[in-house]
Amino acid sequence: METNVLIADDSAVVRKILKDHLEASGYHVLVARDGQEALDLYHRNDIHILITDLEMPRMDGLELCWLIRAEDDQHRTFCILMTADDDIQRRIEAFDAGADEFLTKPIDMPMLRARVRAGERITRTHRVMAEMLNTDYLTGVLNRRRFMERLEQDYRLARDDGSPFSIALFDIDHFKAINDTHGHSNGDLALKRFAETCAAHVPPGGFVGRMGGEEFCMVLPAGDVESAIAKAEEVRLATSNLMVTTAEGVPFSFTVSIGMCPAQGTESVADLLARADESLYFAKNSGRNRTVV
Ligand code: GH3
Ligand code: MG
Ligand code: MG
Ligand code: MG
Ligand code: MG
Repeated sequence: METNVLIADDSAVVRKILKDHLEASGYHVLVARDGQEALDLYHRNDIHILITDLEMPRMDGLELCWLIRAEDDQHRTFCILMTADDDIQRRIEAFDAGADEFLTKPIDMPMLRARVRAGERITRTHRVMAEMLNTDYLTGVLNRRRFMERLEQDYRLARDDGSPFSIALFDIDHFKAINDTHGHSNGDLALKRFAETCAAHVPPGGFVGRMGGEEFCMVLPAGDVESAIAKAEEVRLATSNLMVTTAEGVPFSFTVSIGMCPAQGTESVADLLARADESLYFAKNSGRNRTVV
């Protein structure tokens, strides 16, 4: 995986020297002339390491660090601020603004490379930890903790600007029988294949999480209720067409029941989940392998 380095400096000479130098060391480098341009690039790219000048027009390096740190709650970006040698007070401010390191101008190139390598180690570790914190180990979809966090966030945004928002709760039918017939590890295999099926059908802006056991939830934003139902139905049909082969070479298939809840815009996340769960209960009781809204 390539490491993306963003350099922000209002001096064209500094930008060029640092860029050429880091590119020669194998980094993918983006450059910005001021803090605002850097922030825009940060929003459009996955930046591992930011190296920013202090004094810049439009937005200075302190404000840039401060804004990135406020957004980057999992510390995916390592921030290096460039300061003058004697500027102790500014260095203190830089750390308080969220900078992780500083580099003294004029930049010593071996020191620059060493700082960037140290930053790489730290950002990689943070990213691995964030991955473990956010994803379900077996299936790779969001775990319940992260799913609920995103659900709260995205539903609040949708509610604020009145855009449609639906959730679909999935529960695999007679899953216990799969475990009983084919063994627990083949049950795990079915869970993985089902999660892949969900992920393949998740709409733009949507996401899927494992709520626990053989229960998954998908967020279907933006489109109207009919298109959300159509999406859920796609997952249901794709699941019923899925053929899983056990480690022993025995093929089996399964179905899923779905309870949906299109948001009215007034209820809480807990209400949405409770209503989806009620619909799921009806789907189970009316014969399974169906979607109930
Ligand atoms: P229904 O159609 O009513 O949903 O029936 P069901 O058998 O799917 O539902 P039930 O809740 O009775 O059984 C769920 C089973 O899922 C029980 C549990 O042992 C199994 N299970 C939960 N987590 C895992 C897992 O991570 N791996 C495997 N293989 N099985 C799991
Ligand atoms: Mg400057
Ligand atoms: Mg269940
Ligand atoms: Mg059950
Ligand atoms: Mg079940």
